[in-house]
Amino acid sequence: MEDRGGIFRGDFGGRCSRPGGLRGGPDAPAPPPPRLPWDFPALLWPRPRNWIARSAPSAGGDNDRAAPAPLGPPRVIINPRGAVPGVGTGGRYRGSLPPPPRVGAMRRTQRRMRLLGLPWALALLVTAASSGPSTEPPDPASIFADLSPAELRAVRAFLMARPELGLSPSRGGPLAKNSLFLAELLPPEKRSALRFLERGGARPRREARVVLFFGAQAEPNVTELAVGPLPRPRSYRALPLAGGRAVPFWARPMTRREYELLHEALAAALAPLEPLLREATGGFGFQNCSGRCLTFSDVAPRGLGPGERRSWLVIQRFVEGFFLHPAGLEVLLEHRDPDPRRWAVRRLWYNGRYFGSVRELAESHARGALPLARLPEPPARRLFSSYEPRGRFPGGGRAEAHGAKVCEPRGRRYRLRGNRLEYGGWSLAFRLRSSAGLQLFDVRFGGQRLAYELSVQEAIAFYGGHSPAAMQTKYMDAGWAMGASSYELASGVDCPETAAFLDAHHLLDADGPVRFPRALCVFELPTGVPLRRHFDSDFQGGFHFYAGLEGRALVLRTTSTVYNYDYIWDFLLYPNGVLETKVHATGYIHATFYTPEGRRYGSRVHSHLLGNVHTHLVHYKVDLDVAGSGNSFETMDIRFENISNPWSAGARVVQPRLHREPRRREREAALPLDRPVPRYLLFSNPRRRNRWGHRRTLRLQLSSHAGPVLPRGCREERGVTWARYHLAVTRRHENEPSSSSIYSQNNPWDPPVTFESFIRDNETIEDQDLVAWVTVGFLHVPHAEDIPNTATPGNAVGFFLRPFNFFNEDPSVASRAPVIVRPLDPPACSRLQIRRWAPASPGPCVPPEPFSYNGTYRPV
Ligand SMILES: [Cu+2]
Repeated sequence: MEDRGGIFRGDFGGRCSRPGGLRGGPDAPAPPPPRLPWDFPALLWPRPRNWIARSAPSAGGDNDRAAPAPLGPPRVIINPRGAVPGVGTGGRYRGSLPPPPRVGAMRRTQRRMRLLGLPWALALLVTAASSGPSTEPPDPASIFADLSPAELRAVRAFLMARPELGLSPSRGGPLAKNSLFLAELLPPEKRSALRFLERGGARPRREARVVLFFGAQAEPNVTELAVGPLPRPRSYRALPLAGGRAVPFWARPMTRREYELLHEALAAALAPLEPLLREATGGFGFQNCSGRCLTFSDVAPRGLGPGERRSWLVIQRFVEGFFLHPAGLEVLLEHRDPDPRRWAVRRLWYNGRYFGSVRELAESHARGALPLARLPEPPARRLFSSYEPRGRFPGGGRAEAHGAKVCEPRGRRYRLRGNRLEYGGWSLAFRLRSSAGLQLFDVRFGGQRLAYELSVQEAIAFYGGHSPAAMQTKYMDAGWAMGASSYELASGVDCPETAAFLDAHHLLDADGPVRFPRALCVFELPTGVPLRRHFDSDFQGGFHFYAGLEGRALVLRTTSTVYNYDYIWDFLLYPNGVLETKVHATGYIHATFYTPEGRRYGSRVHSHLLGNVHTHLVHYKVDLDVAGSGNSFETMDIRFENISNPWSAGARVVQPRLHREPRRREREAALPLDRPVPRYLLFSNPRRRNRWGHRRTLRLQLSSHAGPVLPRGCREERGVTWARYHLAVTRRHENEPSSSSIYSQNNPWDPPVTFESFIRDNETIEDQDLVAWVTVGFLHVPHAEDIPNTATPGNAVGFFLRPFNFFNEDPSVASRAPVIVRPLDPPACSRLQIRRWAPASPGPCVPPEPFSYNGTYRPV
């Protein structure tokens, strides 16, 4: 059995001993062979669905009992040019961290790349192709709207026409090319946005943020630009990343093209294992595999230190729910060199044993020395990884009838105009970033801004396991295009039938905008519990009055399907000025091949399947503006006091009293994840008070079971330093827009954005423009009931923003929904007065349309 260095085993005492033998820097020697395991494939960018044929079993209707037969062959063309990736030299760039691009370093394309190589600074005007008047959308919220397909096309066309950039199409071709990876809105600066929103200032210049891969450079790198003004861009400028450093090319997110090449390389390299694989998996293979194909999931990070790009790939049988069908083989594939001919398999793991080469494993099998893990034949029906019903509920019941439904008897009570949403006293603007997902702006209640921005920053899941892929998995999902994985929502399942659905458009790893139909939904929801109620008993069998206010919330929802997992992202608006944010986790667990040793890291959930322990953490940014932008932060909890009883001499009173702690500097306001968090987290405006003399305040209330993912300072933990804190409060800076980046996943050791640096200078935060950075999450020990999918009940975390002495009373008193019942003849209570301000009968509701679904997302 492999020695994995003992570093992450039980001798780990909670602190991260520096892994001396492991790769620590650019010039560190290659790790000794036995220590290999550190990557793990998982998933993602072009999720396998993108490049595996849509030749899945025919869908049929709701009642189709078609068997979950093995899925069709991957549509990837294997090895079209006869390359033999498995024998490449590999490692050409190993150990050398590409320096940031400099003007002088780019010989060959000096002129073309001069602008990009400059220190991130000056705006660089390029020629204006054309310019002219544009008709701006009328709603002020549109300054936060995502780029339209036309704008995305304009940005791409402008950049493709810049000869100095030398851009090639994203699809096809070599990896060593210059290409546009991502284009999305670059939100305006807060100052100019507020000047526009509040003081009638000029509409902020509309710009795009673009990510360019410069793979054809002497020093390949990733560069971010601002491009504008939209809708007719005519200039660009470099967008600074932290420290002014360039992102090295090896740290770039994966692309569809790299996955295609990876699949080709893998299939070619594993050809000698075809007999083993077919024997062990019931006839599944990579070669000529119609109907019985193998596929893979990749994990990340892709190495043990900076400069590496080698991924552990979990080989799986390609049946419905293939994430739950590992074949027992994991492969470490080196793919750092842009030339796939230099890629190579560096290591393999099969059924608990490590092998140094494909040949070694194949020969072991040929000699009959290899204990095979023979997988059972996938059943033609009722595959355990499928959603097809099987079995019966004990006790029966009306299983076939539709359950309770949401209805809107009088139509929608919210207003959706473009990207502005209004409901009750609420108003906000929203967008769906391709990188990290939902982002709200200008969140107001009763006309007063509570937050300038509220957005998802990152979602991570760090795993433990016995196989190399499991122990290497530390997913950082912003690096897997979490925000652009917003696939179609099903009416009546993902959102109520009454919901309004909105499309999203992403230009990410594609040669034009792609429309994601029905990516978001908005609906009003009965919460099923009254917002408030009271029965006022007369304690004589009657009552003085009954009053109740039904519970309602407006929900803005989207989902991210990041390969196997599905996140459901919600923002909820309540009529009493409370805002809730919540994420549910569902979808397939990231599972690995079962070995007896694996039980230390999770549950056996099927014959050859281990559900691996992992921690989910999600990071949010809340740019609070509590009754204005100048805010202060304090925590409050109780302390017990033991005092003389003032009304009984000699007796004592033990009771709680308020314990308030003003947090005046950033470090005082960073609340560590490994300690209990004070229960009241209060953001107030020190100069504005409610009628009762209290500072107008918002309370942040966490619904979370978050715990540390790794000991502080330990290797990949450096890529997620935001995860050290339940909450950190910083002074807002325009150059600290996000706590994470799409580059952290493939370079967690030295990422371009390090949240810890936001608070290192320990600025004062009294009466300042503040940002609350909130971490929520939970520990997930998978169990048998995670099959076929993790279920949402119990797997939701988030937080509330609640008014706390912000108003003079509960603002939901303005609601016209209460019911009040008063007896007219107390105490007999035989005649009642029923007061309400809405029609007596709600009226009919659920629309009659049958279920429909499309499921495609296509260029537009
Ligand atoms: Cu989980």
